[in-house]
Amino acid sequence: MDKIRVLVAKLGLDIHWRGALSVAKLLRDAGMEVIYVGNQFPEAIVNMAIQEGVDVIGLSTLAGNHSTLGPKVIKLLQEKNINDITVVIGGVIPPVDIPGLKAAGMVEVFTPNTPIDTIVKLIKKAVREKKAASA
Ligand code: B12
Repeated sequence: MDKIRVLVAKLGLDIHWRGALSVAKLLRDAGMEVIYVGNQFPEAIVNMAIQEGVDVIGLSTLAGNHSTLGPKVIKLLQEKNINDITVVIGGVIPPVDIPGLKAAGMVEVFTPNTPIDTIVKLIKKAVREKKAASA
């Protein structure tokens, strides 16, 4: 398989950048191509993901905007008929909100202390499955 390309964005105005940056570096160390775009809103995230031809959008938020801005990214992709980009989200996300995010189409939700091996494994699996489904 070609190198997995991942766009990592801080969702909206969330100021907490440590997790996103460390995950970006760890995914790169795991052999993925990572494009870190800092703080962005859904429209810009989707446009950049299309321009960069990524396999994965990795959203990061610790600011409580996961259930509003997160699903918007998926909705914009759907409106553009883009089915081959996997969207995952990480950060401080209350367990009660996880089923709603998954129902909206978020493939994985990574909360603090998720081991990096698990993140890498689940992203690879999600990309494989998405490619197979949209082939
Ligand atoms: C440091 C910190 C700050 C610093 C941030 C410094 C900086 N620029 O990064 C400062 C003091 C500025 C700050 C400000 C605020 N903070 Co603060 N902060 C924290 C704290 C203590 C640690 C966050 C951190 O750096 N963690 C370390 C990193 C490595 O972990 P992480 O980001 O969670 O990332 C891991 C996973 O979540 C996951 N992950 C994260 N992103 C992604 C993305 C992808 C693609 C993947 C795969 C995985 C992934 O993998 C990472 C590695 O394991 C947390 C408490 C906590 N326990 O989380 C509160 C916390 C996040 N803050 C909180 C709040 C409320 C705020 C403020 C709103 C406070 C205020 N009233 O002003 C503001 C934010 C304003 C804004 N616009 O965003 C709340 C959030 C509550 C919520 N989301 O429900 C927390 C949880 C504190 C609390 N218990 O209430 N904060």
